[in-house]
Amino acid sequence: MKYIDEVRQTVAARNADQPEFMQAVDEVLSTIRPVVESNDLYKQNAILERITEPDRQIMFRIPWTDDKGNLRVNRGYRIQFNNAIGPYKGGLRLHPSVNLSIIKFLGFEQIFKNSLTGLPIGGGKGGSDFDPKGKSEREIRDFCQSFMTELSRHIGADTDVPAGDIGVGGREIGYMFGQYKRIKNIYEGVLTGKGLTYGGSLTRTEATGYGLVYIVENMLNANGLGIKGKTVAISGSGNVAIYAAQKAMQLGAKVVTMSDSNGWIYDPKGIDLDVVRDIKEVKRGRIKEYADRVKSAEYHDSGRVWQVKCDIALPCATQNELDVQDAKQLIANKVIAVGEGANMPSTTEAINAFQSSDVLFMPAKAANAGGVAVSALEMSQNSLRLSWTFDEVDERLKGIMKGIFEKTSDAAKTYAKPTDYVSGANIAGFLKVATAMIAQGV
Ligand code: NDP
Ligand code: 2IT
Repeated sequence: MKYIDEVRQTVAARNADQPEFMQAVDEVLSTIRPVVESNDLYKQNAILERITEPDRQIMFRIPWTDDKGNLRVNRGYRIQFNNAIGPYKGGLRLHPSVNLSIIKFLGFEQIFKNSLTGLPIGGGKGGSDFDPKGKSEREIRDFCQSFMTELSRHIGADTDVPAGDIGVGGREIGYMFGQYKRIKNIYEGVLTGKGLTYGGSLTRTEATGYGLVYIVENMLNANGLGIKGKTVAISGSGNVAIYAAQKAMQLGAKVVTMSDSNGWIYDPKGIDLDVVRDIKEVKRGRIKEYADRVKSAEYHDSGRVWQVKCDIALPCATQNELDVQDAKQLIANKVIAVGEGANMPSTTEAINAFQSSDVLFMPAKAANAGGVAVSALEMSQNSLRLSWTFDEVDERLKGIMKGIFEKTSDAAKTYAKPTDYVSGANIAGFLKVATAMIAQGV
């Protein structure tokens, strides 16, 4: 049996109860074969065994009190996956679905994504099964403080630097930063996505969505196409979705859909983003309210945004939100490009369908790397004790996304097919980390 297949078997046996993690591992292992099989060093150094097993996984109890005075307990996670090229770096997710499999898939993907940015950051991820929906400000603060009370033992500006993800934005990062400072008495860039008055970077809020649209534009241009005048379907209405929509509109596209976990809106005139931002960023409400406020819009509480005809699809909600049926519908409607804003939003079968129909497909590790890239720029600014302007960070972000596109596309051309960006991103991300691991010994 070949080395890759042996490792795959061992990893599957050891993680039989972790479907999301295995989905992410299978995708990487199935695409890096050309490089792994052309160099014995990977096997001699057990690189695949080591890259698929986290350096450490921390699980802990988070006690907090609700507004009725009841003591509640959630489970917290921080997976420090790989620090070959820099301190562990990756977001924190607060969502009731969070479990070890989900945090491990996210931490594993983060290794390759962070490598692609070209910046010195390793891979990690954390979170909790706490559900922030419907909680009061006080409950959120109490939870965040309790979460950080334990997490603070394991992180640090040169060790592990968490940030936001689903359910964690500026408010939660602020409470966690405050608690870290109280416990440690150190003012350092231990979290990114901080507020602008205490070490946050301009453009971090926008970075993931903007970066997604920048790389999709790079991909379209490289294939003789453009973004101007195109119709875009977006899922989600959180941080990534909102700023992907904003940048797509700024570049002359029309965004016609957005969604949340209850349903989705279709506005054939083009989404009014001020209304969405008021509902989501100010009122923390449901996307349904958009259709109450904007006459041209329809609200649907069943089905998915992918049934709407579009040229470009940007899944920006969560994992496995776009399956093979959705992919077939999009292909039938003549979609030309898909860019993954969320992490692993397309199922394996959906990706295969896009690739075999010649739809340009930019995978999450490359497509949503703009967020963590600007997080790394926030770390640089914190170390330098200065702040760059919005335009300065935005220009760097554009350059980083162009660099990611070029690395991904070059690796695809060398090892797979010119537009196989899935293989390209995995191979380019892997090579840098594996080379560093070999150089550093076991
Ligand atoms: P937010 O919490 O800001 O928004 C998440 C959005 O997705 C909400 O509209 C939410 O709806 C929807 N959603 C979440 N879970 C589900 C679900 N199970 N089913 C249907 N809809 C769901 O998170 P972000 O925008 O930050 O994150 C979105 C995706 O982007 C995630 O996959 C995340 O890992 C990824 N990502 C985020 C980065 C960042 O910088 N924030 C960087 C790179 C990737 P509802 O409000 O109803 O839950
Ligand atoms: O998935 C991701 O890349 C993030 N949630 C952002 C991580 C970060 O450290 O900014």
